[in-house]
Amino acid sequence: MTPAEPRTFAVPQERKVVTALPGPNSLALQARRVASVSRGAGTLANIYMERGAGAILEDVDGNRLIDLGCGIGVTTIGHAHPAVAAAVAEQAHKLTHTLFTVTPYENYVKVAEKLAEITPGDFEKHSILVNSGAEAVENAAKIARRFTGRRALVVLDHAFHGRTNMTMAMTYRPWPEREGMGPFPGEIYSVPISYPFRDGLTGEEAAERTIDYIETHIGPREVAAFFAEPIQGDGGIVIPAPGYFARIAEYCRDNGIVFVADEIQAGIARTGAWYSIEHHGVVPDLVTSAKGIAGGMPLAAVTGRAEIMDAVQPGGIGGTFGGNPVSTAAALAVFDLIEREDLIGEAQRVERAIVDRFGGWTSKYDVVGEVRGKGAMFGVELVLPGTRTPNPALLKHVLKYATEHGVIPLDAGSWDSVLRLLPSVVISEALLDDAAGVLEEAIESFQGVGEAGITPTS
Ligand code: PLZ
Repeated sequence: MTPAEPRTFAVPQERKVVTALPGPNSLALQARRVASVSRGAGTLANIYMERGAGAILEDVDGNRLIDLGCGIGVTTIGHAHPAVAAAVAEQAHKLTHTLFTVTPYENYVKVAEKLAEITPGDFEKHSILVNSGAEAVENAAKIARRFTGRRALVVLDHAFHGRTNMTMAMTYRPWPEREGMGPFPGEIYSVPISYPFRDGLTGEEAAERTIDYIETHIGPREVAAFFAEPIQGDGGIVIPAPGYFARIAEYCRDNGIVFVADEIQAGIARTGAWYSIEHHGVVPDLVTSAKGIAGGMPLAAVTGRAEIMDAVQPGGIGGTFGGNPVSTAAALAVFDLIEREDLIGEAQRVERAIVDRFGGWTSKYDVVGEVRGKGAMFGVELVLPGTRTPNPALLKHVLKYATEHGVIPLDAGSWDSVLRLLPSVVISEALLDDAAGVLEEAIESFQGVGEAGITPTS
């Protein structure tokens, strides 16, 4: 059911550029920021935001920008949603903290009940709630190790799992995510993925390659868990070929390996399903959720088979702020909105609009190798003309041009060459059309010949 009345937004849903971008107030803030914030927290564009609604962000100079990134997939339901704001305000006046593992409260239980309902699989499921995606992945690893009594963690090439020491080691790219920040924990193995655009393999062939790697480098009886983003986010919207995950999940089952779907970026309605693993027809043992789950409030979760989740002794997992009353109130508002306003259907609408508007780019531009995605999660693979060689110089240019013209897309990919689109599922066709026009101007205005990144091998 879509809303009975057209949605109204506190900020008009239009792109409006009234100053150079970044504008004077942003530049003034940037000067203060350089003097006070670590440069390690690098930014895509130094445009300082003041407010947001739906798919529009308004900056401190009064410019309105089309947000195609949602702060990397977080504000799926739209910016500063009034229902979330009301739930947060109400809860903040009642109770902000007890620490669930000292004295519990109902919101935490309600979120766990809802997660058991919406995650794939028709069996008893239990959850823990934490603060961030990385914390969820790291807890999933701890739980899987405790359950299996095994040590090895398998991750896929091009994966992003977080920035804590363990999850940094589970993340593919050395630069800029890892360089100089080790040592890293052992027993983490990156294995070849299925990346149809680059390897041309069927799902079954790619799965056999992955399995062979595990057999010859690690040994299946050593493996506690296999971690997979069913649709990779930071890795470049890589969608393994049909059949890949079905075979991997079967292999995991046969070998007592816990199959973990990291749904932190692709989960919670973003891809036109509650969870993106549904597109692969696979039921994972554990699922991690974060980002879009609480409309911008920090919350993450691990949900999965009760016997796995309960393998840890009481007191073995926890944390001060995990599942705090306010973030869980926000999550309950988000779940309610997704159902009441059929935001899963809205994500499917966005998919149709993106395919319609961007799908022809592969024939229109010889620098566009592929446009792929699901729901409101798409990637545009930028290449050197007529090849499959990544074109990071073009991506850099497109991002600069777009942000200077009031559109905020994201970058992605191990070779920094995938233009990533993660708009809100409430974005209108008109805004998508306007944004696509700006991105086309960006591609067409590229003067460089394009520098190849490292030549991909898989
Ligand atoms: N797993 C699949 O996408 C976060 C990172 C932003 P946190 N991806 C965006 C940045 O620059 O650090 C992510 C993800 C997947 C885990 C994580 C980690 O989630 O909430 O950022 O810790």
